[in-house]
Amino acid sequence: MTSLLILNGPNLNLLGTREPEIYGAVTLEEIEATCVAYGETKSVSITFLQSNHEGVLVDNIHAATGTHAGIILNAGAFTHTSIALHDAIVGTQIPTIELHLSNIHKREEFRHHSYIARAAVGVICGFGAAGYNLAINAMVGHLESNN
Ligand code: CA2
Repeated sequence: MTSLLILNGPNLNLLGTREPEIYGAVTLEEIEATCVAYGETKSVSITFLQSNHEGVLVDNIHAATGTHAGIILNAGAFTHTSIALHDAIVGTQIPTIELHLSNIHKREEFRHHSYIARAAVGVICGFGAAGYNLAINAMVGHLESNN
């Protein structure tokens, strides 16, 4: 069965506790359950992880080689700072979709630039928690059209 890694970066463990006007009221655990259930309908298995540490995210991208066919990455604030995450995606060559809950282009200037986008197959942002299922669907379509 095709396996996808959904990787979440810093502070996303706080979802559902604060700033619901930006990020929604759903918790990361609820998003994970929705992704796993949606993955079943698409015959893909989902591994869902969150870390507040850049190096742990890099390690998980490396470890995905040979295990996961695609990565969906909400790198949180590291999106706007991390050349290391860019290099990990390029280095492993695993198709990666950049994902954000909020529309980063509608927000502060410092969120408009992404180091991830250059290395990504595509970017989904602004659809809240629904973006996770959109990204799963997009990745399944991408992998099918490239196999
Ligand atoms: O919109 C997204 O998904 C972001 O990746 C979320 C990051 C932000 O730095 C990016 O620019 C866009 C921040 C996640 C913080 O999540 C919180 C959730 C609840 C309370 C506080 C923070």
